[in-house]
Amino acid sequence: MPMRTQTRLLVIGEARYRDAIARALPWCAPVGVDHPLAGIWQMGHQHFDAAVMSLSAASGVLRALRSMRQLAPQTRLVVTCPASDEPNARQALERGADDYVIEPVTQEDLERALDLVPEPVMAFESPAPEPTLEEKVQFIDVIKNLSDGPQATLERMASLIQRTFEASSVTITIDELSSQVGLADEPVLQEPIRSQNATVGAITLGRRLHGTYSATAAARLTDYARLVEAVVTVARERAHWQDLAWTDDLSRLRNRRYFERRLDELIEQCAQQRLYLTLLLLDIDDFKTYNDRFGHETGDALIREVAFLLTRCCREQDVVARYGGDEFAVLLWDAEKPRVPGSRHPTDPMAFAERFLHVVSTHQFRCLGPEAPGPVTLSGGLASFPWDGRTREELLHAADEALLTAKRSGKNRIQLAGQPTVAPTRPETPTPPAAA
Ligand code: GH3
Ligand code: MG
Repeated sequence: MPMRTQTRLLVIGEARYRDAIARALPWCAPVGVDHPLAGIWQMGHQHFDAAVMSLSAASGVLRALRSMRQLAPQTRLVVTCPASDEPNARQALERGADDYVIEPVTQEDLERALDLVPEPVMAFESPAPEPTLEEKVQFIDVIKNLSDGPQATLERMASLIQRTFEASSVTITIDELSSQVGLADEPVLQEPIRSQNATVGAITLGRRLHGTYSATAAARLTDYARLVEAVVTVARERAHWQDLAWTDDLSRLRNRRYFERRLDELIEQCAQQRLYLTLLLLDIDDFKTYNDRFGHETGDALIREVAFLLTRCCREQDVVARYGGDEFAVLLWDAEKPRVPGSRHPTDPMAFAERFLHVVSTHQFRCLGPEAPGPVTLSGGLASFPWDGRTREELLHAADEALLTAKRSGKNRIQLAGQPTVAPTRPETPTPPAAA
């Protein structure tokens, strides 16, 4: 790997091309010839560290490459070409070229392709260069969006690294997470990710899109490995605290704050994609009497058991929350079936709600034991978007009104918003437990 001022360079191409190379490498006094055959002749008569030739500036370069390689196995052969001619440049690699550079050539690309050591020589280590403004802007974007979670953070870091290193692909693994951008090819550069002296993952770069990686790239990648570890750790911590802030301590369901946020998001999504969305509010009938008869702790356990049954009955995509006290809220939505013009209230949520009331009323509650005074029942109010409301407030109000109607008309039933009172889910009205 020669130092740049000592490099013996041969440039093959017409005068304008030779001038362009001389301008890109101002410290160099290359030998110039205008035809590949003249280049072969020169290489047979004197030693060159490297030769640069344009695929378009001189014909016959591809054919000449094999002879040059045989004649001077140690000489670094670099071809240049416009971006549109890149497939030919790849052929040149097969015929003996070491690298190619896209025209118009720059000093940085040429020096990298020629594998030259800049002066003064860094004998011990190559410090990473200062980040560019673009890198800083992209990194700020990563920091601003840490709340999207560790996986999204990792994906943003992979894109940032791909752009910075101009890599064909970047794969990052860290503990159980992994992210890949670009089509994975042969790994060219790899850097372990460490945390507290243990290796927890790696950053792997595919080939550099234009030319080869510079001598400082490895040092830069070490910095990025530290950054990835740091930002993923912070994103994980944030996700943990966020999860706690959105979880109800008693039932381990999502809490009201989370529910209302998701309701806003789903209203927007369902409006855009014309999807079904139904809000179900449920309230345990005569819950106070369980507290009074069995004590507050048993009341807590009853809430937990109802929450467990509710989660078990819902699909993964449904949003289930403890809305407060003995009240639960569920968002049922259909990710696939768009509403069609003139469609009516969906019937599935009503069937689901009634099925759930049946599950609870036939369940043997462990917390109540053999002294259970009778079936535990709930009442519910159902409101569907967009028929009963187009905003969070309107939908919650409609479902709440329906719940009130269900309570007033005998409990243990589901009431559809804006509909006449329906018959009870169970024919007989359950006897609430008598207060102690
Ligand atoms: P209704 O059929 O009309 O709903 O009657 P209810 O007795 O269930 O009355 P309501 O829903 O208005 O009362 C809920 C009660 O739940 C009031 C409160 O004392 C009790 N409660 C609220 N939060 C908790 C809790 O976290 N644990 C326990 N054990 N009780 C709670
Ligand atoms: Mg109640």
